[in-house]
Amino acid sequence: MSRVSPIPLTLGDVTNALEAYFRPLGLEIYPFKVGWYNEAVSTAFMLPFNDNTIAFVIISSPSMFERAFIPYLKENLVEIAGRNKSRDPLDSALSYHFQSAKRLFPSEDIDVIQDFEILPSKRPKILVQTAAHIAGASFYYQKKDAEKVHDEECCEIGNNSSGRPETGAAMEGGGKKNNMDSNQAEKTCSCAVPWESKERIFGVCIHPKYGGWFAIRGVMIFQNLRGDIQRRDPIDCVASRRSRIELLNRFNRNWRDGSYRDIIPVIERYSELQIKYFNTEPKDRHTLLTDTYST
Ligand code: B12
Repeated sequence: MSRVSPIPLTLGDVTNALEAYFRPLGLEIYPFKVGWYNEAVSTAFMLPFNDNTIAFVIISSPSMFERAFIPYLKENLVEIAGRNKSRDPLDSALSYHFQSAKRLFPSEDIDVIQDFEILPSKRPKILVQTAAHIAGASFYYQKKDAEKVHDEECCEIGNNSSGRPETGAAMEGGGKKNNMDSNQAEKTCSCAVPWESKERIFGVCIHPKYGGWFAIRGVMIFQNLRGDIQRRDPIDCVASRRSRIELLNRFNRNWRDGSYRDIIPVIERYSELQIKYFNTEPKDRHTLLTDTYST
């Protein structure tokens, strides 16, 4: 008797099944091709898969805490209380859901990589911010993005109606004339470098609906899945140079006050309990949870 091979899954099947699993948990999925990610990162961070391999980046919206984490916690409280406290219970809850989602596709080869996973070289296995950007989920603002954009209040170069440097064809077509090309503009802008050139400024992703009130939890890579997906640029919701500098300063210098999260108006924020959870030292989070839920 000949064996019948399973019908290959389509991108549509996979997307629908993942959506149906993750959305009720406050988790959102965004597909991308591995090649898009590998084009952005340096060799040390590249993923060892064909460029056309389909992957999904998964982000948590503010409601994930109540929709996915608290129910997981209530189910597993005894186990969590007695467990080695080196692992954050939130990471465990998300691992549980990633593995459950993986089991929806028993015939697929799927690599799940979570945000906290580290290579033997001590580098992160996946740069989730880059993945979120190239998948169109959230714009990743890096130091170089704040240095490159000029706006009306920035300097003479930015003194045009579009809020962008006037260069090339746009200048020739009309508007305020400025005889500098873009390279010259970058070099001569007196305010082009807001930080010391060697200062390490960490980048941050901002989501158009949740601002900074979200996290990027990991990726699922479907090794044998191919499909036609259109690349979508992330929404540039922190568009002016001034606001990007403000964002990066808040994220790097005052991240504990959480004000970077409100750099744009948002539709939803973390609950008080969630804020308290993240403000608690990781080593004390187990106790916070067991105290809150065992009574
Ligand atoms: C290590 C780490 C830290 C370290 C170092 C920070 C850092 N960014 O390096 C420390 C402990 C300091 C830290 C602290 C915090 N972290 Co942290 N951290 C990470 C972690 C695990 C890895 C980051 C990393 O090592 N990057 C390596 C460097 C080299 O990457 P990179 O600078 O982005 O460079 C790449 C890009 O530039 C790319 N690239 C090049 N050109 C281009 C062009 C484009 C267009 C694009 C898109 C990319 C791209 O190529 C480069 C690599 O070759 C990530 C999770 C993850 N797995 O990604 C969370 C993460 C960055 N942290 C996060 C947060 C929230 C924090 C904290 C606020 C604490 C907290 N957890 O609440 C603080 C605040 C930061 C601060 N002010 O100190 C969030 C940020 C969320 C967001 N909205 O962006 C992340 C993404 C975790 C998550 N799950 O959401 N963190």
